[in-house]
Amino acid sequence: MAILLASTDFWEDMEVWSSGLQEAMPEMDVRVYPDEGDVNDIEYAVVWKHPRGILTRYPNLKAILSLGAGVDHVISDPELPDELPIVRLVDKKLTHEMILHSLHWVLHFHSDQYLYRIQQQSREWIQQSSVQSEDRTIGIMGLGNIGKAIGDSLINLDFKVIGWGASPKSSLGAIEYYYGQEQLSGFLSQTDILINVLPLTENTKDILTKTELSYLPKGSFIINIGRGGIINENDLLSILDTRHIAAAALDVFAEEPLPENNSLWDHPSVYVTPHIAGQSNPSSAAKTIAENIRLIEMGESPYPIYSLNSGY
Ligand code: OXD
Repeated sequence: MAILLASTDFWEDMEVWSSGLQEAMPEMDVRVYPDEGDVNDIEYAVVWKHPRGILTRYPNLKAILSLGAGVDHVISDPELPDELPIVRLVDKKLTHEMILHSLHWVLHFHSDQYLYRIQQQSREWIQQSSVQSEDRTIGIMGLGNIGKAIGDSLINLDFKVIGWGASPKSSLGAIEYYYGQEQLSGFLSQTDILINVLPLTENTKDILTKTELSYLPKGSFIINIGRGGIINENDLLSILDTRHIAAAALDVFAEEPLPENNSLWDHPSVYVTPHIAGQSNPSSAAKTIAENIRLIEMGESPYPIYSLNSGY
């Protein structure tokens, strides 16, 4: 039995991943594409932006497992083998990183750090009046494992947290939940700091255009750690120019790496980070992936499986 690791992203250190997986699954032979050996041996493919079309080469493949939380990099392959389970990665270290990244920007905006930086450049000593955290509403789009964990951390810091998702949900504790297109404007109009954690699907692509962005209150902020294609970047740039939105911290973009000539790079109200909000941690993620492979071997369902219906 063999596992194939495949990625086109050079920063994904395949050596580290391969030894992490080998340690978590000594019973398996871990191979790194293109050194696949006999294609008949490959039963599991563990991928991050794998070369398009390669997954149809393995007649005994049982499942495709993502090295990241999202699976858009898998399902965008036009030549995927039919009917194989695609397993997302829910890993507590990755979730923890996303929480820390979100907290960093929420606190940066909440405590006016972005303004103090500008003031310092012109040697201005102006004390902005502080807002209590309970008077600041954080709106989270995408209340899956990661979104809910971010929301809970913010509630612990006394922020008011509301959430939005495509369909009804229960058990969200203190997070007031809105869902569906009809409730999107109501959700956005109460949101002082928007955190997007939505995955990219046919339904979420460009879900935030100029119209939706203008429902956010004047002076609000955006933190995007979901996917770039969800917020229309040209509309975001034009609404930032009007100062209706005070600033945006963007970790994900419609095209990555962000092209050098993209105006987001030098917009004074935009903070760019290179898709680092939740980097998968090889030692903990390899264990999670190994547990899922063992579940499949025992005839049980891995968690969480990508659903074609919901698109994530
Ligand atoms: C992921 C990501 O999907 O880093 O894990 O975007």
